[in-house]
Amino acid sequence: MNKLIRIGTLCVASFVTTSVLAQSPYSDPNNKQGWTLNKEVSDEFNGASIDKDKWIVQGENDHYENNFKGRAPSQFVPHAVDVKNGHLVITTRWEPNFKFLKGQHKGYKYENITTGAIITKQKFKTGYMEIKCKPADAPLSSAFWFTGKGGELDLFEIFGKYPKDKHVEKLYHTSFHDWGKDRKDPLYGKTSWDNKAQLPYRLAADYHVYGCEWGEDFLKLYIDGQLIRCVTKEELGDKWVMNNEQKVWVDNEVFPWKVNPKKEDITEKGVEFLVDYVRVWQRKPSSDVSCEIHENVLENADFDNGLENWDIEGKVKLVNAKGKNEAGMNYIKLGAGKESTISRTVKLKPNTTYVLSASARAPMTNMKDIWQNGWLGVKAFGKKGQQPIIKYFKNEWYRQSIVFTTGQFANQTYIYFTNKWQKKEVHVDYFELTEVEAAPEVLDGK
Ligand SMILES: [Ca+2]
Ligand SMILES: [Ca+2]
Repeated sequence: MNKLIRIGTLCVASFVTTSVLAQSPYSDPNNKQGWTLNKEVSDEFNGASIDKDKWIVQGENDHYENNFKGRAPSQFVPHAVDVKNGHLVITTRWEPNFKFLKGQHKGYKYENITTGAIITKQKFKTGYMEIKCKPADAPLSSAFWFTGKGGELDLFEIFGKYPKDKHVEKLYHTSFHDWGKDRKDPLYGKTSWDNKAQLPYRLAADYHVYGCEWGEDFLKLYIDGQLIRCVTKEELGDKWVMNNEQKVWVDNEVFPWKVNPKKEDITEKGVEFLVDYVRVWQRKPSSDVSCEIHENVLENADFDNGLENWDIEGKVKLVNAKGKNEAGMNYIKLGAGKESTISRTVKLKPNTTYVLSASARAPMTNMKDIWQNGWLGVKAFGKKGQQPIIKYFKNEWYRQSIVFTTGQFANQTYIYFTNKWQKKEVHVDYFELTEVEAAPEVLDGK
């Protein structure tokens, strides 16, 4: 008797949990912020086929939204889009006998690869956007993105496989593109801002929940309900592009100049981008729109106090930019010809997720055939075998991040920036190490 009652209670409890989750963002499961699901641009993909009242399927009836026919050599085709087992399935196939469109896209002709895209018919402005998905485990990009007048937000473009640099397979890459400029402007459509966060796992290996809150004047990025970055419109200035209504896009694209997939990578059967759901919530604009992230735990992270708090090895020099540099007063130069590293040991909490970031540049990279590298890394945080690093190669300052979780007995870690694998000149500045708040849990019975 007792046992039966308990089983009955369990069933009710799990039903409640499921329904709460379906109505609230993963990052706010008890819906403290008063979110309302916008059903016009959300889908559980639980039907028998794609809901054509809601979605435009790229290429159907020869219609291509924004005249985008696919990133050649791949072409968007309606038969790449399906709904089954409660999931949207976008399949990219090696299909050389398909009758491809004539013409070219960015110097490549359409051939061999068919792929798919869906776009919402309706637009929305500001809200919390979330997708639960497993990107295609192949050398192409599975993407969840938004575009409207003047701007584009790519919440992610994930390369399931990237043989040239396996770290890219762990990269949660978010970017803004500026379509508000004049067409003749070289910056038209280019990335105006981006966030590169390397996670501790290959993203195509499993399902994860990717989310972002697009506020009037801020953007917050989440992974599995955890806030890993927040930027404000004020901080970004004219790099901010999210001023107008947007449509939701879900697609697979190939980027042949980054990685050009072959028959054996794609196969005739195809590779699948699996999407459990797309949800967009909205709420009345809140006055509480600050970026409430934890403080940087690193003192003298910008080197205004010289090398105080830092350990150095090899040719490490403090450079005074005399205010002429976007890096502020001082930055660090690791000299060519010698293994050089700047590092420190930092106290932190066990069983806690952190984001480590730094801005860096490789001044002699020419962005054509000379690529010089620096690496940001973290190790000894109580997780056996984990020593994540992220590579820098551009000749202008940019920021990248590593997300890591400390082990249960960890109380410190070692962070560093180095040129040691190449011994070329690289510059670094603005280290940041911030604690990530644990994902909120659903309160039982509420
Ligand atoms: Ca579903
Ligand atoms: Ca500085």
